Amino acid sequence: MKIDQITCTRYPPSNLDIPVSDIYFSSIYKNDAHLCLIIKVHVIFLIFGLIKRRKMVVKVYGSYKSVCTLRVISCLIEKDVEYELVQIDLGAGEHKKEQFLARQPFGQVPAIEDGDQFKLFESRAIARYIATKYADRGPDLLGNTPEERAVVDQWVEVEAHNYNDLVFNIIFNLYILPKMGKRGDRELAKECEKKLARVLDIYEERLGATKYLAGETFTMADLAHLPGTNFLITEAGKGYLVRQRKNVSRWWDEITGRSAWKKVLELLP
Ligand SMILES: N[C@@H](CCC(=O)N[C@@H](CS)C(=O)NCC(=O)O)C(=O)O
Repeated sequence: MKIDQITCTRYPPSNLDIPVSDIYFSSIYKNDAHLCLIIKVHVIFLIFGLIKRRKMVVKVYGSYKSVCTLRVISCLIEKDVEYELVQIDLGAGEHKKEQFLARQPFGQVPAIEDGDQFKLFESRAIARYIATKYADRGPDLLGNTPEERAVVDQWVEVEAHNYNDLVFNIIFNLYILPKMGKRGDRELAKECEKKLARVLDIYEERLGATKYLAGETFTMADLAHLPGTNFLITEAGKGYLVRQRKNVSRWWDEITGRSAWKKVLELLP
């Protein structure tokens, strides 16, 4: 009777409008065949649940051609998290269509969907979310103490506000626009390069004191720089900005030598 009571409160599912009473259940459990059937149904539900969980990989809506998407992908690979890329065709303007705007109201990639419910956009917020959720695997990208975390955040903010726009303008005007058959603004690119050189001088000093931007270990601060700097070097031909600076150059070799980043490079079209 005790066993009946424990098991029966869970079955049948409460949304089926069947009166739950000890008499009802104990009569069912008196029959061994019924008990077997119920156990089988439980096992089937369990297996379906496990299959569903396994299939629930993180969906990334974006493009391997996009720096911001690659920031997220880099983090997923560092953390060994399974994902599925849902290709958004930027050339065809898919990111400005209603269906995508429902995921990312500013019409920019990337956006993610994790499980049935959770949706997020903004590449750095997504990367932080992944690093937090999967803190127990892969490298610690966020720091442990409040101080460590604050320093990681500080350099992620530097990347977002002092570095990224300059890099983007150089790539956009010297590579993306010409590739589309349009004239890039070379003057603007030049101006941005001058500003970027000053930012990199600050990096040079910092990286003379610490191995990585936020300290002695690789963190989100370094990861955030990978895709943009890669395009700056490979597509905009600005590798000398890195190579002219001893510490930046050493840092760049260090962070691009990581196996996760090498896997990202293999994904590039
Ligand atoms: N702050 C956003 C920026 C996203 C962003 O600029 N995405 C670019 C690709 S890297 C994009 O969608 N560009 C197309 C557009 O702005 O129309 C993030 O980090 O997710």
